[in-house]
Amino acid sequence: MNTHILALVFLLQCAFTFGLHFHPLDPLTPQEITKTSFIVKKSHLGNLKDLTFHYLDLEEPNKTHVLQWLSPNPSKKPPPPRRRSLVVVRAGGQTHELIIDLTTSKIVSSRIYTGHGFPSLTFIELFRASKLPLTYPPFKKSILDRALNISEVSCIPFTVGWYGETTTRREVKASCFYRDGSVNVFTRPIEGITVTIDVDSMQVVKYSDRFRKPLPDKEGNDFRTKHKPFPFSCNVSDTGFKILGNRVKWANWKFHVGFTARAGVTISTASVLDPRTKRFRRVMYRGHVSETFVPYMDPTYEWYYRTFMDIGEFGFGRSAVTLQPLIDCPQNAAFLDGHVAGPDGTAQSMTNVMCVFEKNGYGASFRHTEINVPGHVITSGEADISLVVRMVATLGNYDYIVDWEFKKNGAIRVGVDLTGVLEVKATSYTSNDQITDNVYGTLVAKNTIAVNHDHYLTYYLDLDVDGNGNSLVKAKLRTVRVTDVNKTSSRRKSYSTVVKETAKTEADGRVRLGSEPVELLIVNPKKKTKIGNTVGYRLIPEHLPVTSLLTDDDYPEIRAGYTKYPVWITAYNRSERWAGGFYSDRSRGDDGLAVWSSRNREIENKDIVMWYNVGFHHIPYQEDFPVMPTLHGGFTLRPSNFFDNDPLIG
Ligand SMILES: *[C@@H]1O[C@H](CO)[C@@H](O)[C@H](O)[C@H]1NC(C)=O
Ligand SMILES: *[C@@H]1O[C@H](CO)[C@@H](O)[C@H](O)[C@H]1NC(C)=O
Ligand SMILES: *[C@@H]1O[C@H](CO)[C@@H](O)[C@H](O)[C@H]1NC(C)=O
Ligand SMILES: *[C@@H]1O[C@H](CO)[C@@H](O)[C@H](O)[C@H]1NC(C)=O
Ligand SMILES: *[C@@H]1O[C@H](CO)[C@@H](O)[C@H](O)[C@H]1NC(C)=O
Ligand SMILES: [Cu+2]
Repeated sequence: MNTHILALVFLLQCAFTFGLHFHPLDPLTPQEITKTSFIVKKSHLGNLKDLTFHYLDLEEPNKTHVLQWLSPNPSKKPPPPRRRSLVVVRAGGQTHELIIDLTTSKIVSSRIYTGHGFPSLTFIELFRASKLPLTYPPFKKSILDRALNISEVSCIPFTVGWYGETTTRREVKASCFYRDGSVNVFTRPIEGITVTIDVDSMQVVKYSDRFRKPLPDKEGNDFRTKHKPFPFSCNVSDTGFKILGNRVKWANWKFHVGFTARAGVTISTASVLDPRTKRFRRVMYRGHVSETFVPYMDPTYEWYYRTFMDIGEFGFGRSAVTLQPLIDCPQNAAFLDGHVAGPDGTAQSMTNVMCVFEKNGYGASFRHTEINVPGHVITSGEADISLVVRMVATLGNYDYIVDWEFKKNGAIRVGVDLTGVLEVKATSYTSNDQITDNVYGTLVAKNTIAVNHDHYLTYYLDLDVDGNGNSLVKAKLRTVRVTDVNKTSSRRKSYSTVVKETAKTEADGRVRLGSEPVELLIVNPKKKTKIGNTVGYRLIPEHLPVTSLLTDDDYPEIRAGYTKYPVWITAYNRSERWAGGFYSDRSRGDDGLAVWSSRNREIENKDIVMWYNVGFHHIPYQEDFPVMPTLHGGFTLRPSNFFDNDPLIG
């Protein structure tokens, strides 16, 4: 058989086994999830107590292999990478990691994880923990003593972080709220009570009721709109995009959309069409939110532990919500489902958790009017239409709207909108002029303090600008004094110029932005434009960088040290994807981006990954109550000497 026929046979095999539009980074199908959990349940682990599935996703395939398989040259096409799943289960009080080969139905590896930290909590665990206080006698007494009706109490389990304990258990602390007929649960905390729950034994292990505060009013806390929403006015009538399986094609872009329980939306193998060569050129192998970190700034007993790492502790995909047509996504949107494994290993479908739509920016993507051609006024331009992939993750009180926007100019704009309900604490203050002590936040309503906090969304951006070998270039702007006035006949005393530095190692790849003018570029040092510039993409942050203000010796900071810099560049490593470490629940900072970067690997002309922190110091304001209008953050990756000219002109 010659190689062409061999390739054809493999192609047909793939079409047969996986469907015509198969892509090696496709998320596990419901069948594959079921098959995986079946194999695990049939193994020795099946006999252990309390077998629970905490993670069940595609094992990250070998990148070289994926790229070879996707290569347009059919004679070079190897068979597709093996479909393997990576599973983390808890059984018999231990954490087990397994890799299952879905072709051979074999367990390829199985080990007990003995390091620090735990896998994410399952929804059943969170649900059970939320019910536990309601039957716990001391809690019932506390509620009775406050003359409250326990049927109107909702408890919500929070992850607890790590504060130097030498041994840790899987624990949550429940905070309880008094609905009393209102739906905005988070605005009515029953302050002073903390219920510590051991999640493995599902028992209350510590209880404290230290003080009482008045309950904030329920009047004025409703987050439901009282008027009809404004009629939808976007009018992009025909959809210009195609979705084939998980592959999306639109205008000059093609990419793959995935969905996992941990990250939510993942964008893979994004390539942009070069108008000159009519070929697709690689831009990004993989992009997704890697971790979120939300430390609250109230150090008191009831609040100090609230330093959430939502992706690792709960999961963004698992917290994704069904999108509402005409509110979350416009009328021209296509909706996509996700599939995740439940705690028992069964496949669960999540309906309409992603949408794809053309967005009208209601502006020009470029324009020009030329009046200097005698006898003519020449005007050109094009409407700014882009393609958006969106999901919304609701983590308890907060909602994150996550957008990946592809633009015809070759840019990828990544955005996040924060909205939802603030985490508040009850106080006896009803007016700001009564406050004399530090309340760690803003009085946003009577008896209601919205506590100061930060948000960091850490993006994993495996850029492959026109190939794998990439470098970070810092284009620094420097002031130069004009000294040779006579020679240049200049009357200027100064100008600015660009000085480029190429980062050599990961230490150079940790970049603090904001202290000096600099543009960060990811370039392919081996690729030049026709006229000889090095091809690249540059990072354009939308806001001043926000980095953590916690001290280096503070426990939350030890766990989330990667929030000290807005930008990190690391050497690609298949297993380094989760900035806060894989086991972030109760982690101790010994895995994760900061640790990997400290190896100081070489990053010049290497396969590299950019990590970008979209951060917010959230000082609450009164308008953030009872529900917060969206607050936007994000960044753009924009072609910079990547094309030979403006790709909008072609
Ligand atoms: C990945 O696959 C390529 C070729 O398909 C192979 O050369 C390489 O050794 C593999 N890498 C790993 C880490 O398995
Ligand atoms: C407590 O709340 C429940 C449910 O809302 C209600 O049915 C019940 O009548 C209330 N009990 C009292 C004593 O008000
Ligand atoms: C949208 O455009 C179509 C076709 O141009 C038009 O018929 C329709 O009235 C428009 N709808 C709105 C809401 O503007
Ligand atoms: C420039 O030329 C002027 C007169 O031609 C002379 O006085 C002056 O010293 C020169 N300046 C420098 C910096 O060479
Ligand atoms: C890849 O990452 C893992 C986890 O950080 C590490 O154990 C391993 O040594 C790394 N491999 C290389 C080649 O750097
Ligand atoms: Cu906030």
